[in-house]
Amino acid sequence: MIPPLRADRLVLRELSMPLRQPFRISSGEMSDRRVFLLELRHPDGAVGWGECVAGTRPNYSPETTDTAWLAITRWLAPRALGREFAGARDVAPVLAEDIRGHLMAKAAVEMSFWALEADLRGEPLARLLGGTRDRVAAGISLGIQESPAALAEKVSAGRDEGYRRIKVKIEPERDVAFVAAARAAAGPDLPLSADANAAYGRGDAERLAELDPFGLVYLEQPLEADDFLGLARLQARLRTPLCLDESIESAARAADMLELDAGRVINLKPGRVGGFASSLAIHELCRERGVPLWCGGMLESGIGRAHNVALASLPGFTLPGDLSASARYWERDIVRPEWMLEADGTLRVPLEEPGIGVAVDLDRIDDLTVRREIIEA
Ligand code: OSB
Ligand code: MG
Repeated sequence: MIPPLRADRLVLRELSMPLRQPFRISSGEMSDRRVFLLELRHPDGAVGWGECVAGTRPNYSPETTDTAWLAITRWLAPRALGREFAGARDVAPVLAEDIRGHLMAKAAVEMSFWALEADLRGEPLARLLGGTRDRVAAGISLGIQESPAALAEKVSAGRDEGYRRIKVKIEPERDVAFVAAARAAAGPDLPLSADANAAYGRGDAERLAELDPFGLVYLEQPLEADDFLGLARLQARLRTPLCLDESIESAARAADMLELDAGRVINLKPGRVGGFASSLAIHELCRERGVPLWCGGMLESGIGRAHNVALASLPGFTLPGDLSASARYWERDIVRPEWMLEADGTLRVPLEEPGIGVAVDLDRIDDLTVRREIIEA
C-alpha cells in the first residue's frame, strides 16, 4: 500500500553557488547562481527535493528568486501543505486556482510533489513521468564570449568532450561573425544552434537571415516572448527553423506557435511552464504533431538537473537537451554521484534508485546556504 500523497513540511533554502565561469546572455551575466532548493516532507519521512529556476534579476522572465520565495511562502505552500492529493498530477490545478503567473514558483512546488510521489512509491521519477529511455542526449550552451576566436575555442572543447549539440548565445552585433566562427570550429556535421534570448526586433529579419548559410538546427527565441506575430513573419523569411523558449509558457501557447507557424521547434523547461503536468501536455502535443522537442536548462544544480533528465527520458524528446555534466558549471555539485557525460555524449537516467535518483549532499548544502525558511502545515 502506498501512503497518500501529502506533505506537512517544506524547507526552503537559498544557496550561493559560484559558477566556474560567468555565463553571459544578451540580457545579463551571472557568476554566482542563487540556487533555490525545496525539501518537501511526507509525515512518514519520504522526501521530495525540488529547485526553483528563477534568476537573480528579471532579465530572462519576470520572476526572480525573491518573487518566487514570496509566492511560495505567502500563497503556494500554505495551500499545498497538509492537503491530500490522489497524485502529483492533481497539484498544478490547486496551485493555479486564482493565482496568475508565478510559473517558476508553482513549478518548484509542483515538481517537488512529483519527486515526493516517486519517493513514496519507491519508483524512479523518470518512470513516474512516463520516461522510456535510460540515457538522454546532452548538449551545451555557451555564453557570449569576448570574440569569435574565444568562442571557437570553447566550441572545439565542447566538441572534443563529446557533446551532441552546441548552442551559442548571440546578441545584435555579436551574431554573424560569432556563428561563423562556431560553425568553422564545430565542423560541418555537429548540430549547432544560436540563442538570442529575445534580443532582436521585428526590423532585424534581414540580419538574422544572414545566419541561414550556417545550417543551424534552429535559432532560439530571436524576438520578445509575446511577439507571436513578429515570430511568424520572421519564420516565413528564414530557412532556419525557429525554436521557442521564453514564448512557450503552456501547451496552449505551443499550439498557437504551430497554428501561426511562429516556430518549428520547442525548448521545454519544466520550470518555465509551471511544472511537470504542463510539461507532459506540451510533450503530448509535440508527439502528436511531430514537433521536434528538447529539454532546456537554467543553470540548475544537480537537483534541478535530476528533474530535467527524468523529463528528457520521455520518448517525445527528439533533440539533445541543455543537459551538461555537473563539472561544466560547478567545482563541486550538491548531488552524488555528480552528473557525468558518458562516452556516447549522453547522461545516464538514474533508474536504480527511487525518487530523483541521486543522493543529496546535505553537508555541502549547509555550507552553501545563505537563507532558510521552514513552512509547516
Ligand atoms: O535561454 O536557455 C536559455 C541559462 C539561463 C537562462 C536562459 C537560458 C540559459 C541557458 C543555459 O542556455 C542552459 C544550461 O542550463 O546549460
Ligand atoms: Mg533559451
